[in-house]
Amino acid sequence: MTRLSLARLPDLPAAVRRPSYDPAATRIGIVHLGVGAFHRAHQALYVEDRLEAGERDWAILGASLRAPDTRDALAPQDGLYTVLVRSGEGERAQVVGALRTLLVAPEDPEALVRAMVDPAVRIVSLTVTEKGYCHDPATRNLVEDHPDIRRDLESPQAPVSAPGFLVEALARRRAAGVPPFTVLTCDNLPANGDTVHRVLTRYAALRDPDLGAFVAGEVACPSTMVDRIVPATTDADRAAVRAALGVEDAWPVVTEPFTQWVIEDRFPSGRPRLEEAGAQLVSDVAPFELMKLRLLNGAHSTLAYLGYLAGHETVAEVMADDAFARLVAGLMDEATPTLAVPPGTDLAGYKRSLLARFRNPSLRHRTWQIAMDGSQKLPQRLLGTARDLLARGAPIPHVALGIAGWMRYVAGTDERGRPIDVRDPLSERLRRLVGEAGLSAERLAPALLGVREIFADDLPRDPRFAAPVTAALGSLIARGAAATVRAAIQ
Ligand code: CS2
Repeated sequence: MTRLSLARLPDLPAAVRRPSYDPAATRIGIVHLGVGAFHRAHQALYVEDRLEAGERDWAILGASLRAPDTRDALAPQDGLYTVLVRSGEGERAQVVGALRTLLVAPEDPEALVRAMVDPAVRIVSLTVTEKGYCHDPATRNLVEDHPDIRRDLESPQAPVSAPGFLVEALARRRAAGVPPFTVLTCDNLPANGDTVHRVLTRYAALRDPDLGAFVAGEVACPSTMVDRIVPATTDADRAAVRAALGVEDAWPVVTEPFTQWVIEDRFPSGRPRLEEAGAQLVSDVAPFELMKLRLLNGAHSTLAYLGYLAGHETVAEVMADDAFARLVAGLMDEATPTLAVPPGTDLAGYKRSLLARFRNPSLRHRTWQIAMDGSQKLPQRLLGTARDLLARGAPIPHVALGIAGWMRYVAGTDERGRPIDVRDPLSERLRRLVGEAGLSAERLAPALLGVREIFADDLPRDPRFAAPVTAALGSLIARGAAATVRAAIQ
């Protein structure tokens, strides 16, 4: 079948939205690291809106830091891809032109660094997942003995890590008298701008103290809150896109109608007028970010672990079981006193909309996908909530059950004894701890609580934390997730 390309745009069915501008007549102004499904269904669409509106200097060069698959799929399509938006009621397709060039960093790191040094590039944005920042989730400090960081410090001109690429490009710009780009992180990290700024400053200082001072003082890293549910694309999605387009798109993305982007407005080198595209440019992202990480992502991870254990494949399936839906509603209520509600937000409405989004039956968002990289996610999704609740003297029953769900999940076998494919940067260590402790809450809970990168020093020592987590894990082991959830909502 014919492949999607610039030449095929005029032949697409009328219902399919497509660029009204000439993608070939744009200029790269943004380099994006980590050009996965989320970026293509989120930031790229805001940029697409601005390209449509005539801001032609902001096209995107997308780079993959690991695999060539996105470039391999999109290069024959002139960078074009489809976003299929699915609600319970129907779907609409849009072909996006914002992604003009694709690079694969490991194939040619120099090409990526050179692209980032181009003075026309004024923003480098990132979606490299939590683990891509090479930081310690508990302290938010750079992991200085991370294998990628050690490698990059040895050969900084040909980096492999995101911090390595950013700092090498910033150093070359500085040497050439080109002002730094703004570093725009779009990952679900706590205080994400500040976190990436700390990581970059420390890495730069390890290269050269002077470079460290430059990054600390001159490089802007605004914080963001990003939100859109974008499950991994399946073959069935590709078939649906083929049916909608009448041509083949090897790399479409499928997402929900909802989208939100809150951005700290600090772009010394300029930015597209993203507010015209629906983004919220604010002076303080923190309340938005806390609300989203603790309510949406905290609930998501809890649904993922407990739902997977109970045998559910997707979030919508878990939500169709009323006990689980009530449990996450309870979790959101439990977390609410720890939030500073963002100005103009109807928190009750926000929580209701999250539950409705989780229920969207037309998205197949796998519990296994969300369960990935728990060690990097728990601190900002559940542990901060627990800390704040304990500081107020409040109990943590729902949060404790979410955390225990993670522990039971990383124990590595499901409730029918089948192995779980646990993906996590700490998976080897977790496997060893699980192997030593066995499936006993009294041994496994303290063993896992001893992982400082996740739980730090304070939580394991606090019996108001350790006791409910251990008890919940005991129930998960003895009775299973479904019965434990039912008991928890009584
Ligand atoms: C999910 C997020 O995979 C996960 O961990 O919780 O990707 C979530 O779908 C997004 O943050 C929604 O904005």
